[in-house]
Amino acid sequence: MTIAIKGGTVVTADLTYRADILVDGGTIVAVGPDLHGNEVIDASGAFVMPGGIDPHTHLEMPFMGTFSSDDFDTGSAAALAGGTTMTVDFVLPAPNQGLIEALQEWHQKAGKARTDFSFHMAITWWGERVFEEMPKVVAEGINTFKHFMAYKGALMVNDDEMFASFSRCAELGAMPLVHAENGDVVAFLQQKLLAEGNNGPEAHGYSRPPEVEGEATNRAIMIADQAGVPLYVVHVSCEQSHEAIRRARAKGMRVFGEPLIQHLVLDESEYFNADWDYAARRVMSPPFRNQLHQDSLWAGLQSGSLQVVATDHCAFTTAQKRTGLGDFTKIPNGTGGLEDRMPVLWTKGVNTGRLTMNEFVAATSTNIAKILNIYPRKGAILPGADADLVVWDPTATKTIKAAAQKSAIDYNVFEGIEVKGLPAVTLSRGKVAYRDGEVRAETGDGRFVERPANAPVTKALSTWKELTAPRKVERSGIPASGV
Ligand code: DUC
Ligand code: ZN
Ligand code: ZN
Ligand code: ZN
Repeated sequence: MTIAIKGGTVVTADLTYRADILVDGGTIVAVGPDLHGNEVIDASGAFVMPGGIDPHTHLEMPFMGTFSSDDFDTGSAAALAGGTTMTVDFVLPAPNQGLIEALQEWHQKAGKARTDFSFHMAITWWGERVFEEMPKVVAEGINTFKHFMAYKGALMVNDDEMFASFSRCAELGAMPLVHAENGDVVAFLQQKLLAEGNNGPEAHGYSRPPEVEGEATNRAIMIADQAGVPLYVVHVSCEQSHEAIRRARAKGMRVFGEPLIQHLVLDESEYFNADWDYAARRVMSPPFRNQLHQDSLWAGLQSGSLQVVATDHCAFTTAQKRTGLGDFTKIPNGTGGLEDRMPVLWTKGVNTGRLTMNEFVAATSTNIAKILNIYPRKGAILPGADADLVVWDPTATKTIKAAAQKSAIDYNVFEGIEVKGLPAVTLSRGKVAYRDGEVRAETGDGRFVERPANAPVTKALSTWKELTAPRKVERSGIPASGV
């Protein structure tokens, strides 16, 4: 069964041109004028783009005494409704749990996925067993390892552990990811704020100022440089962190930065809403910032110093958020965004002239596929690529409303935002997975996408190490003491 997507304008990370696309058996087989298939999707007036990839989600994640409320079923339905055809979630081993055992648990959860998916492996503790299992994880098709520099006493790893793990990544051709916030400083500020009687959601922002993020980003970059490995910084929310990434890149280091759609469009004023629930629903880490930081993130996407836009989709209901009544440190951290990432980025980015359509495709799909080493199977409109496509109607409008969303939670942080530009049809490996408001892909249709390792990293300036290696000095004698 072939499908011809006819009459549309193909938009990729590089090119915009009129062409039909022919799909057969899950892959793209031809792109060009006047193609015919058994079935036709009329794309006239629409843009046809690679399906979105969200490199950062937490579906059914055990966290802060509960589980995030979107699982792989509702999360992937939300993804498809928003034009996203692949998600990358984080495997979080429990303390002392083996990596492969944890991976099997995540494969179980992801059995419900309607979209294709992949995983990052989190290094939540360090020891010989973790060291020994890292190559096995890579052999299982996972080439990225995540490190939390925050969440002291829970997920946080220390600098020595990070350096050891980053070095192991370098040997394996894998890439470390970091949640960059100084967890020691955050823990100190949280206790100080509580002691001073600041227990509401607005204190969340004060406990995680941009400096804790900038410091941790710098530290992770320097550790990655010493380990000789590239680095991917998740949820870059502020100028301080962006600045560190810019500087590293200018020096020739391979450092990537990922802003979230939430940080691009929502600001810190959200935490000062008089309604506790309203403010608590927006508690995530890092917190929302002010407009100067937002402008910095947009500039990064424009100049290329930041490459991708994600969601960190980690959805908690209002009832779950209320565990933090009277103590903001107990509000489960996280917000949703899977359904809204692409329409909101299009509306606030493309429609305003901040991003070109090609930059939009790069940030939502192609750059992610390249960085995560699945390009051009994903993120491309080329013969041989998976037919993960979105037929995008730039004239379609809606007002975002929780009542109409696919996510399982009872609110939406983008509530009331008017978007213009929405998916009309989303295809996942050649099948219509979403059309006219209805998710058609079924639970379990998603497949695991293996992401092979890169070549093990050796620094371009390999003599630098020799130049800076500690030198032993031969001495003929040691001076007598007391001289
Ligand atoms: N930040 C969140 O807001 N939620 C999940 C984990 C994280 O780092
Ligand atoms: Zn014809
Ligand atoms: Zn994080
Ligand atoms: Zn996250």
